[in-house]
Amino acid sequence: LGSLALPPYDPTPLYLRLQEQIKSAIDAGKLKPLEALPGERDIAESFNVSRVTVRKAISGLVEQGLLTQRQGSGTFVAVPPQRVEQPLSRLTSFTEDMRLRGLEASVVWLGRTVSLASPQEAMRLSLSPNDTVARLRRLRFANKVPMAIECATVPTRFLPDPTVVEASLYDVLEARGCLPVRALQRLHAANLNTEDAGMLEVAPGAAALAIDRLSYLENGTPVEFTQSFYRGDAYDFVAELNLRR
Ligand code: 16G
Repeated sequence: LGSLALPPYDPTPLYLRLQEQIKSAIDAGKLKPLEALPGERDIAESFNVSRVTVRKAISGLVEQGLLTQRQGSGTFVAVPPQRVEQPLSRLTSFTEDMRLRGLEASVVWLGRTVSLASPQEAMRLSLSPNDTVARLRRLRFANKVPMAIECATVPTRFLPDPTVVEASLYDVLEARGCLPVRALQRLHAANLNTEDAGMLEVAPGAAALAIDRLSYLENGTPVEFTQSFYRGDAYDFVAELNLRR
C-alpha cells in the first residue's frame, strides 16, 4: 500500500489519509478486485496508526462500496459490476439473459420452501385460501458478481417440489409445460437494507431497482409472482418507445 508520507502537521484526520492511500492503491491496480486486504494489524503497523484508525478507514470504504467484508473471511476489494442492459419488452429468465451475454449465471439459495399461500399471495396468484405455494429465495450472480436477490412464489400446482429447481426456474416450468408467456412487471427505486446490501456486496442503503413480476400462462392463469432487488449500479432497463399516431 505504500506508506503515509504526509507532513505531520497535515490537519486531515488519519483515517481519511489512510482511505486515500487504499483508494489510490486500488486505482493504480496494486490492489485488484477480489484481492484480500492485508490484516488490520499489518496495516496499522505499516502505517504506524492505531487499529481503531484502520477500522474506521475500512468501514468508510465499505460504506462507499470500494471494499466488501465477508463474515469470517476478511475484507476484499469490491468488484465493479459489469453493467447489464436488459430490454423491457421480452419475457426472459435470468439464466437466459446471462447466457445471451456470455456471462455465467450462478445461484446461492436462501430458501426453497412450500407453505400455505398468504392472503396477499393468494390474491395475486388467484388462489384459494388453502392452496399451497413454493417459495424460492435466491441470490443471483453473473460471473460470480452478485446482481440480484429474487423471491419467486409459484403455486405448487405448477411446481410441487421447489428443490428440483437447481439453476433455472423457467427451465423447470417449461419442462412441466407451464412456461409463462406474458408478464406484468413493475419497477421502482429502493434503498437496500443492511442485510440485502451485504449479500449484494454494496454499501447499506445503496440504490436498487425493486422489481415485481407477475407472469401468466397463455390462458391467463398466473404462474409466478417474483419480487426482486437488482443492483442499481449493475442494471440498465431499456425499453423501445414508439410515437403513437
Ligand atoms: C428473471 C425474472 C424472474 C424470474 C427469473 C427466472 C426479472 C425482474 N425477474 O430474473 O421473475 O423468476 O428470471 O429465471 O426479470 P431462471 O429461469 O434463471 O430461474
